[in-house]
Amino acid sequence: MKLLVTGGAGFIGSNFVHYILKEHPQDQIINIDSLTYAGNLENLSTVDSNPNYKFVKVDITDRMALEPLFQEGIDVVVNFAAESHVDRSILEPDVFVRTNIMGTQTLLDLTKQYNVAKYVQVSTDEVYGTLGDTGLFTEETPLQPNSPYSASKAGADLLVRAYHETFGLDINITRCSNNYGPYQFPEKLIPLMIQNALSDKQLPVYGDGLNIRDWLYVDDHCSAIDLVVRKGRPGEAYNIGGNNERNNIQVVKTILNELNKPESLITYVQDRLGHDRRYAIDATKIRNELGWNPKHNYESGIRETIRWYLNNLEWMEQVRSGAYQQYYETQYGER
Ligand code: NAD
Ligand code: TDX
Repeated sequence: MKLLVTGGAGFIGSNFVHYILKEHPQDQIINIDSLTYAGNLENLSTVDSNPNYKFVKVDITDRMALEPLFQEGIDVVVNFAAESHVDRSILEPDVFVRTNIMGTQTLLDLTKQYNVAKYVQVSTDEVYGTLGDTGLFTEETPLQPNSPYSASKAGADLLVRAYHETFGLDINITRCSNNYGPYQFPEKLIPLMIQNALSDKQLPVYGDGLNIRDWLYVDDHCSAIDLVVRKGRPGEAYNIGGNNERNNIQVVKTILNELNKPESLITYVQDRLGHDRRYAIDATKIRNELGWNPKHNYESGIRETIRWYLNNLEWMEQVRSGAYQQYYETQYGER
């Protein structure tokens, strides 16, 4: 199988590239990524020389640059590329609309034009909005996104669905809960808190710290997407989550505890605007239909993740300094 993976230099995309090359060594991957601040080819340095892997620096809104890649003939598009950080979407929504909506539409058009057999849109549970104290998101939950980020992801989902209804494209949409694991950009809760705790900096907890997220180890997300790529029923959306609800304070305290740092580092700061209170996923459909089962439990997964960041302090430094960005611009700019 030949996969066109977009956003493969980011957190989940790079884990997915590693996952596929390990689990399906005969598959070929073209990874396209525009290398925004969140894209880092260091995440893929160990697969760079694999003959079944190729990186091309392209923006998913750039139809002209994408076209030759579709002409090569591909079997499936897996679209990870996105602006992914809620706080940034509050400051600067424009780029979220451009990449997340217009980029998706460009990919869908090319999928249609070149008769690509399958298109998988990597979406998020945030499109469903927020939950009260009880209940779970199912695939039938109405879309009620609350942030510019989630609104742009919901807009993309609707376009994907429309290309199925109107043009008969074989599409799937996956909606996963919060991921954690190696290579996550340290603007997100878990790597940010690890980084700050290691440097004895304050840990900024929004609001009362009691917002709940449903955490899933990134490899389990990758295995779910892999199943959808191979077995997903045309036109269907699949929720992905491992029933690991934790409030933010619990997550932060676990990190401090693992790193032997004092809880006095916790600092409550002004709440995020429109901050969703609780996410929780019902993943019955993907479990029953496709036989998906997450392998990692949260307690060991989070410890493994903290150890990974401790063993990769240089990676963290590079990502934060921004120096890598300049370096790879020079390396890959003309490709
Ligand atoms: P990320 O920000 O770490 O990575 C995004 C990648 O997309 C980066 O490599 C970036 O360079 C690339 N990119 C951005 N704009 C681009 C453009 N215009 N053209 C080409 N490439 C571009 O994000 P992530 O956390 O890995 O998320 C990946 C996908 O999974 C996103 O679609 C996100 O909405 C979804 N998702 C994330 C989570 C999570 O917990 N992180 C949960 C559910 C769904
Ligand atoms: O400094 C912080 N302090 C804090 O209290 C940060 C960065 C976050 N938080 C809170 C906000 C959330 O309740 O922690 C929780 C998690 O925040 P993020 O890591 O920003 O993730 P979230 O907003 O839940 O969105 C993530 O999961 C769904 C990803 O960033 C999205 O791309 C994905 O769709």
